[in-house]
Amino acid sequence: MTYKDYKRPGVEPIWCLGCGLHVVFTQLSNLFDELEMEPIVLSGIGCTGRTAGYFNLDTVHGLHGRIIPLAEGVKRARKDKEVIVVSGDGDLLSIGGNHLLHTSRRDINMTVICVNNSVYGLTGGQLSPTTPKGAKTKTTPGGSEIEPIDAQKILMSNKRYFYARTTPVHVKYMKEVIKQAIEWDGFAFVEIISLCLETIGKTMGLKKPSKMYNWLEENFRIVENKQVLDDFELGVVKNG
Ligand SMILES: Cc1ncc(C[n+]2csc(CCOP(=O)(O)OP(=O)(O)O)c2C)c(N)n1
Repeated sequence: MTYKDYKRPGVEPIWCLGCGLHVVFTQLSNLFDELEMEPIVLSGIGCTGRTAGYFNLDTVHGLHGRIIPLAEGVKRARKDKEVIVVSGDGDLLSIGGNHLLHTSRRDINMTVICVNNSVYGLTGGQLSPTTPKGAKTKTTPGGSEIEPIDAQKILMSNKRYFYARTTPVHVKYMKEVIKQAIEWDGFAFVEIISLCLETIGKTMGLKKPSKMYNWLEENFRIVENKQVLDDFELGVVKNG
């Protein structure tokens, strides 16, 4: 078996050329292969929500915002299996935010990977909870006037937590922190910052994939042993 065997045969990802989701999918396949694991993968809706369906594994595609409770149900029924959610910032932090609060508080043993592209990508680039203040989106043509959510702080409202932040350009690091999240005995959340090239990427002048990856590389840096990550810092914060 190789990492390629984790892709469902005959179903090709339709993500845009150069989208970070391709990197996330490949690195997850690599990691599953390395760890010789066959997890149950679940996704909600949106571009990121297509991820589960591309795996040749037991997968679930859920309704908008409801993937975390579905994953909790799956975990309760199949304690022998690793449960991994891959979904977008809109799905997990907007309509699904309530479930994130409570499932993380119950510390259910699962890994949630949030691909944060800073907008609602699939529907054309509307404001999402993680859109940076000032950013122009389809629904904020004059620039967003509100501060984005910091998912890290949601996790930190619990006594026990695991939160990691990475990008698709920090490829090795991404794999390393997802591995740590899978090995964490409890609820683990990994945020992968990867701008939507076709929407907010365009308005930020980063439409070409190479520009977006250069921007991620130039602006984000990996830090160690920090209790709270500042904006543009990548790392792991955990307690418990
Ligand atoms: C109940 C409901 N409301 C609205 C939608 C429309 N919808 C489809 S994808 C999406 C946004 C997804 O954004 P995000 O989770 O950030 O994923 P991305 O496409 O950016 O990866 C919305 C609002 C829906 N599918 N279901």
